[in-house]
Amino acid sequence: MIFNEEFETLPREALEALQLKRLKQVVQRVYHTVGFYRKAFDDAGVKPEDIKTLDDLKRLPFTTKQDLRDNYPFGMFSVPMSNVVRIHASSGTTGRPTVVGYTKRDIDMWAELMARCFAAAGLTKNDIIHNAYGYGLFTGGLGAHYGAERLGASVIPMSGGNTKKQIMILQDFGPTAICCTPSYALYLAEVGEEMGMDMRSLRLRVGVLGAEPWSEKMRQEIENKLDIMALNIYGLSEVLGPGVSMECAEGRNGLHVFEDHFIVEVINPQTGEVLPYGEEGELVFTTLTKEAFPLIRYRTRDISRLMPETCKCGRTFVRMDRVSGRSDDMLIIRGVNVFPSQIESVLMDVEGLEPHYQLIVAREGALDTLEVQVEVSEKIFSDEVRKLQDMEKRIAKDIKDYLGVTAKVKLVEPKTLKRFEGKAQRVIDKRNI
Ligand code: DLL
Repeated sequence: MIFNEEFETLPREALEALQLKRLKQVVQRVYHTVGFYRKAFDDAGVKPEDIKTLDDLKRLPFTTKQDLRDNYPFGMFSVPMSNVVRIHASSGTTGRPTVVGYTKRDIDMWAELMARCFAAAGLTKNDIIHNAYGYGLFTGGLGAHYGAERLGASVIPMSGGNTKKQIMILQDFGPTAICCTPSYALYLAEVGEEMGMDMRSLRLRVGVLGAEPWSEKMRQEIENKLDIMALNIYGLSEVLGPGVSMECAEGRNGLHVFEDHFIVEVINPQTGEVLPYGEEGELVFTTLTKEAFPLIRYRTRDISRLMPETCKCGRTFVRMDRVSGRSDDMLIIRGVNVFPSQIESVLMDVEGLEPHYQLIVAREGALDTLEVQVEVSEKIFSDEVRKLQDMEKRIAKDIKDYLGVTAKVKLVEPKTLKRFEGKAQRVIDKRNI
């Protein structure tokens, strides 16, 4: 289903004309209202008037997370605080959070984009949406909440945590859709089973899952365990929150970027060069309509590629491939680049492993070491030690063969690794301690 037929199916030419008009406006506005942009544009020798075509976007400098930190907390806002009606923040792994602000119109636009996401997942006002994204500074909870209301669905504002209660509500209120991280969806399935429930017999039929990278295999696990269709939703606080792009139920292959509100580029993270459609690199977003916190060419660190092929759902917006990882949580193990998601893919292909794993990176002398801890099923864990050791060796060999990195694999008892209510933290890097 398409929530906003007029904009979501705009012919490319009309869409690009709209983007250019909006781009010119936002560039003018940030130049005249945000000291940071005025200086950055002046340093790069570009004036707002130089933006005459969409291609001219390339001439503008990038904005980075560091720039946002340097202007902490409100230095990048483009409107007076009296026009800001909401503040969110993203907790980075290090240092201060990144602070973002919204005007009334921004909140309105965000609600519409989230409503578009739910509609793309096949949801309507007749659905009951169980929202287990965290409410608070995190954008997931309130972002999804306003979108569900805009759609007209009934929203259950669960937030994260309190897993047993969540399961009771899933059973008693009979929601038809759930919003949470993919890792939490799996955890809910696991706890439900422990409580003796048949999690496949719930009324749930759709999952709108995101906020962390996940693999196709993990999608299958979730769909199997909960008997739902699991769809991928992407976003980041700086650019909006959830609702920057969304998979559609018809295509289920790549996430449509809401291009009437954002321009997306993919760049080579080393050189900054803009890459053609299809090539993998770092996603860069420019917001076209945000008022309080517009962003020009924001480097996300997320790795993906753009897929321009038309989609059977009828949307004309370009799709981005599932994010395979972040250029900054890319692990470099003895010179080999690996993303946790690639290791996840190898693990998920092995019969008898559970989708719970942890990567521990350390340094022995001058050498990096990688230990992969992964849970096995009850049945396998009760096998002889010899068999477990053989299996560990086999997985280590697969990792070496597919990814070229040497890892020590440790099979651990079911349910011993940490579980997460929000974003899973798969990597423990002991090298900097
Ligand atoms: O995670 C917003 C969000 C909430 C998205 C709920 C989807 C659902 P931040 O906390 O600022 O915002 O984290 C943004 O999370 O740069 C990606 O690295 C990662 N991320 C978000 N969605 C996905 C996804 C929210 N579907 C960062 N696949 C982003 C992979 C994702 N990574």
